[in-house]
Parts: sequence; C-alpha cells; structure tokens
Amino acid sequence: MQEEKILKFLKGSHQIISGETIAKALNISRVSVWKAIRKLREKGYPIKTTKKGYFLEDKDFFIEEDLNKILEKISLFKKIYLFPETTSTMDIAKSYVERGENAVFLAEKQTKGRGRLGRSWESLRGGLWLTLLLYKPPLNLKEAFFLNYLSSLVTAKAMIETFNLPARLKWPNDVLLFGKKVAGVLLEIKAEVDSLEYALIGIGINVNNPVLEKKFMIPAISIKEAIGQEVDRASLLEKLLINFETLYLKKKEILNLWKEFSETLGKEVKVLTSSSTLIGLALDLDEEGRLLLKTKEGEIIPIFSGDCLHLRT
Ligand code: BT5
Repeated sequence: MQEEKILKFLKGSHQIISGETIAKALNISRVSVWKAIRKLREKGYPIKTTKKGYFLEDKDFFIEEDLNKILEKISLFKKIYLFPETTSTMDIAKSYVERGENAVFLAEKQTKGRGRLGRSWESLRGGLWLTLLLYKPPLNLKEAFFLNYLSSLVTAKAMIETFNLPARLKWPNDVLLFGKKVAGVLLEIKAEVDSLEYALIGIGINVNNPVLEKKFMIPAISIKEAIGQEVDRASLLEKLLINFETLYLKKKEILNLWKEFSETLGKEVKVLTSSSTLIGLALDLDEEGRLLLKTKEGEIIPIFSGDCLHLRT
C-alpha cells in the first residue's frame, strides 16, 4: 500500500524530504504522493509540510511492518488492527466480534478511552492502548476473572522483562511503578449460561505519552518518566502478547504469579465496593479470584471487585 510505504519512508528520514524524492524512490507519481500524504494526515499522522517537502514531526508510531513481525511470533491472535486515532479500542473490537476470530486492536490515540464503571481513561499519543478480542474463549462466566489477572500480570511481566522495571500489581487491575499507576486493565464480556461468547480485554499502558491530568484516583506515571527516555513500544507489545499466549488458560500459574508480583497482598487496604467500604489486611486471593480481606475483628471477607487503596504495610 502506498500510504504505508510513504509512512515508512518518512519514519526513517531525519530531514525534510521532497515529494519528488519520495515519488522517485517509490516509483509513483507526485500526485499519488500528495494524495497519500493527505490521507495519512486525515488519519492523524503528524506530517508537516514545508516548501521543501514533508517531515514527520513525531516518529513514535507503529507501522504495519512492526505488527506483522509480532504476528509471526504468536498464534493465539490472527490479526493486529491498527488505528491512528479512535474513540475507544473497546468499541472497535466489539464491532469486529462477528468475524469470529481472536484479534488485537491497537490505537495510537483514543478520544474516549474508558476505565471501569464508565470512568474516563486519558489516552494521548505515545501510550499503548489496546484491546484483545477473544472469541468464545474456553472459560465459563465464573472463570472470566482469570483474564483480568492474566492481563495485568503479563503487562507487568512485559515491563520487567523488556525494560527491567520493578513493575508490581495492585488489586484488582492496576500495574504500578514506584507506587504509581502505569497501566490499567478493563474486562468486558458477553456470556451465555455456561460459556463466554467473547471477552474484550482493554489494556492501557502509559509508555511515552505525557500524563496530563494531575488529579487521578492514584498518582500516575509513564515508562518514559520512570526510565528517563522514550522506549520502543513494539518490543513491549511483543513481550506482552507472547506472555499472554504462553500463560493463557494456565489458571494456577496465573494466580500464583499474580500473587508473587502483588503489591497489595500483605498490606493494610481500604476497599470500596458498590455496597460498602471495607478496611483490613489483604490476605490472599482465593481460587475464585476473590480478594480475602481480614478485618480488625478477625473476620475474613471475600471480595469480588472494588477499588482498592493501599494504606500501609
Ligand atoms: C482502568 O480503569 O484502569 C482500566 C483502563 C483501561 C484502558 C484501556 S486503553 C485501551 C482500552 N480502550 C479503552 O477505552 N480502555 C482500555 P479504572 O481502574 O477504572 O481506572 C480509571 C481511573 O484511572 C480514572 O478514573 C482516572 O482516575 C485514572 N486514569 C485515567 N487515565 C489514566 C492514565 N492514562 N494513567 C493513569 N491513570 C489514569
């Protein structure tokens, strides 16, 4: 595709490049170059035009080639769909369910990214915003929670293995770096009585993006901020998907690893559920994925979901 070729060309060039040079190199007309650039711009790529030609101001975006290389290494997902800008990868993924295959939906930027309970998720360029669509995963409704744990686990593991970062997990769905939220997971499912029709797993990771909002529920951080420089998002995505495939359906291993990387267990926490606020010691996860909270009175309360605040060790 011409657009993809031009994009690759601009990504590899560190100076302004004329339409004529592009046309010659790709053996196409200058009008085709101009039309393709216009389409790319409409899609949201930051291509600057000067008298001398074109220049890509921000080179941190995916091209199909990066994604095809990743696809070669995994078999669980058949395709990775890339969107320069979209409302939410959750919505896009849902509209692809009828195709009946597992796929990954990736956006460079989301205008209506969302978290749990309809909360909004800031998704500027430079982050990793993706949804994994699992079509008829071999799990029942009661087991769907494994996907949540698996996803935050592989996100943390990918950060540890790719960048050697001390990523930790906060119940139920956050990944932390130095106590700040670097990533979150959102699970949406459609279930029949004893099977899942589909699962949509949204994963949002602050990578090279700025985090503008200062008043999040817990302080936020990006990988760039933690490391002090921009990182390669493709390597992180690759590791995440490979780990996901390796651990997929390995229920015991998922729970054990999650506990191992957990920052929550062993801490005094406050959990806000839809009906109450509970304070106690986060003891363990049970086999149904519930957090076991030990109250001051010594009562052990299993909690399915909620928002958790770490109080102290
Ligand atoms: C989550 O929800 O943590 C799940 C986030 C999932 C986002 C991904 S991106 C790809 C896919 N497409 C989507 O539309 N969503 C998924 P929750 O635990 O409810 O946390 C939401 C809260 O985190 C917000 O209310 C803010 O306080 C805070 N927040 C928002 N944007 C953030 C960011 N970029 N980094 C850290 N915290 C953020």
